Amino acid sequence: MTITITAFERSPDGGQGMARDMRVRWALEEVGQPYDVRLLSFKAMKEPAHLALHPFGQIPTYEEGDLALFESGAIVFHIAERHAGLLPDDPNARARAITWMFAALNTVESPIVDREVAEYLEGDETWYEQRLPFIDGRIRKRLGELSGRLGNADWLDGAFSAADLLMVTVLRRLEGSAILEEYPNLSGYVARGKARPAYRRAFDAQPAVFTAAPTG
Ligand code: GTB
Repeated sequence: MTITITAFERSPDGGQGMARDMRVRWALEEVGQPYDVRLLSFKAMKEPAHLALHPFGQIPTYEEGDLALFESGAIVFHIAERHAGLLPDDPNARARAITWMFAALNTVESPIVDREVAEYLEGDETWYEQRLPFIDGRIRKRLGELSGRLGNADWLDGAFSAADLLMVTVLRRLEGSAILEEYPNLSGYVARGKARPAYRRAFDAQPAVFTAAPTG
């Protein structure tokens, strides 16, 4: 059955793979599933046809036969459950990997998203410069804890899993801030993830690099 995902028609990041379709593409590449991509304008994302798939009018979505999913974490989890290669077979190791998937999205991504939102929406406000150190402090706390746990390991818990896939895409969102480089083992971890052939294929499969600002 054909898998179709949605992505930005014109990505604000200029093709750097920062939007959340990238984690879905990467998961599909890891498990060797071909997929189609439906590109959406910002206007189309808010129209009834897309809202029927995604209640919040966002990307990514995932369609396969009569199944339609939204939320990148749920989509990656679905892919990992249906196909070998992204979750361990051992039940306890599998439960730990799923725990790390939640940790990536709930605990580590949250302060990183706060930083992005502050930059985009409050960057011109008088309080922004004062607020940023507090947000960065919360990020550093999480990164310090994560760095301590990862130590010298290649991946979070044994072999590469969907947890690493999500965590790497979350940490990538700090690229350009210089914060990640304060934690060499985390920088190395992200580099290892990005060096995986499936990551490269997913990145390269993104549509043409968009340089223009989003329209409509
Ligand atoms: N929790 C949802 C999930 O994980 O799927 C969040 C989905 C989400 O935030 N989607 C964003 C979206 O559709 C795209 S990824 N935004 C449009 C809207 O809400 O109207 C967030 C994103 C967008 C762009 C960049 N970038 O250009 O760097 C990075 C991240």
